[in-house]
Amino acid sequence: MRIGIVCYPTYGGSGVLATELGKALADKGHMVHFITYQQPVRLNAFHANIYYHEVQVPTYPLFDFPPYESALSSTMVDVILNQKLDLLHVHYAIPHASTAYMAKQIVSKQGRVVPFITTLHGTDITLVGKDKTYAPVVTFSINESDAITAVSENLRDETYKYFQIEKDISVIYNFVDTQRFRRREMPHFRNAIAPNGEKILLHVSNFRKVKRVPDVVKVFAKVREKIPAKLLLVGDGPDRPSIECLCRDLGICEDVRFVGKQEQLEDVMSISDLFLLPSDYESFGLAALEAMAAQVPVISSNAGGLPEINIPGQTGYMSDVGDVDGMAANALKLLQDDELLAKVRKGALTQALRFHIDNIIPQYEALYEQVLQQQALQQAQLH
Ligand code: GMT
Repeated sequence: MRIGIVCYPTYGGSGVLATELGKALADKGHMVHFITYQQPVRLNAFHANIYYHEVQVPTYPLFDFPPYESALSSTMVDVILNQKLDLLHVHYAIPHASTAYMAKQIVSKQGRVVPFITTLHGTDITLVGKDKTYAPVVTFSINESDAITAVSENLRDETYKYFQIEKDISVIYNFVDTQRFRRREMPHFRNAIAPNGEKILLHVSNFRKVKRVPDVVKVFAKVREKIPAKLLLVGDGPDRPSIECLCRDLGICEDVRFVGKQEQLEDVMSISDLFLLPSDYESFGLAALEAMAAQVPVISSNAGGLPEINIPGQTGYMSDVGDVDGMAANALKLLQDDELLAKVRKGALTQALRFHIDNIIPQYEALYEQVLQQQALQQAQLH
């Protein structure tokens, strides 16, 4: 198949998932065309079946807001027509689903029928999409999609709850390449971070409010009161300055390391003992799944889709949002009991294997086939 993938190219779960999906589809022989305004972060090596089309957004003195959506639709049209795409798969509803709808309408005037599939990732529904500034467009473009997927049951249910959706939403879970994220012994790296054998706690995110990074720091401070420990904070974002202040206030700066946006996440995960994810909401929590693949147990909130991946006592533990004491107690329970830690590490890997990339990619391929068959049938009925 010739597949166009549209996503946010920046450091964030939806872009990561879309890029890994495109790479996996290319490995299986499909021709994959990424259409984004910047090279996606995980699209970092040459692949014979992968093409990248950058969206150029010309400026003009009249534009206070350069019309990105128009530029994206026009690029989609160009790629559909010139690369003979069979379908578009857009990730994140805003504005990708509505621009795909526009592109579909434009090419249909030229006799080309190209279906589009929309994958909902989370904040496009639960935070941004619900905003009444966007809601009518989100509802319309989801309903106009030829197929809709959500990355968890919780996100599917939230979408039905907040929008008038007239179509089926299929749940296709996020996935992980367990080979890439397998745990490897890296004594030099571990030693550099924790030279005196301290436990290493890890958090990865875009440091937005929804991630509750201050809770990460507070949980860590409580753990550190009881055992020697280090905290690795991977990523960056708007809350970073206030998080640094909090570390100073708590007097724990020498044990907290901000390591910025890391591409080699698998290395950081390989040396970690616990992954912390206390978010207000997670549709899925892809970074937690990647941690599990590296045998890192997860201490998380029980928000959104997290209970669909984090199984208490098997892969880690969950607490209510904001329950810093509960999270710290769970972290200590694991870190102070080697036998339990070893058991939960194994359980985390077993859980990650359920979301193995090879189990999930065929679900997307089957959906593509189904959409193309439906479209062929509709065309036949028309003629
Ligand atoms: O978590 C973020 O802020 C980034 C966001 C995104 O859209 O890039 O992530 C969402 O999609 C990921 C991939 O499907 C999910 O694993 C995350 O849970 C989800 N984030 C939220 O729901 C807050």
